[in-house]
Amino acid sequence: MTYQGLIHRYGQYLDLPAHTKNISLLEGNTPLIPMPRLSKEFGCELFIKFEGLNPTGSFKDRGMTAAISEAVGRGAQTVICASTGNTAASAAAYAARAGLRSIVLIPEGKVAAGKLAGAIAYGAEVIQVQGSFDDALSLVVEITQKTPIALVNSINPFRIEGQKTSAFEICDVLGSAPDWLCLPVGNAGNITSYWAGFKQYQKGLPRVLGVQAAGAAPLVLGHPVDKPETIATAIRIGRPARGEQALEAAQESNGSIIAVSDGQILSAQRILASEGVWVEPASAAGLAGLIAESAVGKFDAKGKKVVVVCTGHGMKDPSIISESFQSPKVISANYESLIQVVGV
Ligand code: AN7
Repeated sequence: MTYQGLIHRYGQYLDLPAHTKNISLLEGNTPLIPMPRLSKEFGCELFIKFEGLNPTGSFKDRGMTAAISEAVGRGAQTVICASTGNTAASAAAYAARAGLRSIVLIPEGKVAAGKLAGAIAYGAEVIQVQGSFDDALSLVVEITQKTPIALVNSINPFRIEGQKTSAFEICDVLGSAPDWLCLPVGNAGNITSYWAGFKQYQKGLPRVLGVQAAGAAPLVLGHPVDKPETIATAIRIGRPARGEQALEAAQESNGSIIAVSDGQILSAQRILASEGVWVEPASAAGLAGLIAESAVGKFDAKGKKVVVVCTGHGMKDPSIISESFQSPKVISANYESLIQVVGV
């Protein structure tokens, strides 16, 4: 049978109420891409779980199919979220699919172009907040407590249910859980979901390396960050809603949560692109963390299976390219100019 989306594929493992009405864009079923060069470098079997290939270009679609399906089934008319961008685009798309009104709050001027464009294209009412993601999140929590508007941030438990499916897919492809799972951590919904998913699926447990950006690393510092800053705007979050659960996942799995610099993130983004996988900056944090831990001898990957989760597509954040990669050359339209730059 052709693929019919995550609730159809894994619904039996998801704790969703009976009223749930399946709204799907055939999300999930993303590739686990072997990375031969990186594998050789680290002496392990390294795979990228490329979540940028979901319908709206990020992993958020896994949780959103569940959250919107539940909201529709219970009769919600309007959904709302705060977002650094990807949740907004995903909520907008699934709300559009379901015929719901969607409202998204984003930190003013701090959302990558491809995400903002998506949210607008799918018809969300986009509201820019003069503050951080954390400020926007407190506002949507308040409005959903006082009105019938449904909240679709990862505080919503059905988001976590949906996002567990990536752990299931990894186990189904590899035959068991990997030895290591490396992923970026922002609001900490995803690390919470993976850990819950691996525990539930009973195909073994990975050690989990969660990676924050140094300028937005509350879980590494041990306290909230009032003014988070990082080039990886997706994870520019100072008060993660599921911070406790993220720390638990790291601890229970004998893993850790670390911070990497923006420079390390951009370098990891270039390394991934050089092996054919272009991801947005936040999505490169997992690999950046692996490289940083290896360099100080804390990441023993020899002979192990390692999955690095790349949460969003490079096309989400095109502006970063001019800062981090080489700009195209310009030539006059004649053969001499061409052969000169080609240099053969
Ligand atoms: C590409 O869209 O929080 O730790 O509002 O877009 O589950 O928050 C995005 C987060 C990693 C961090 N990679 O995941 C939002 C938002 C990408 C992301 C994360 C995000 P969580």
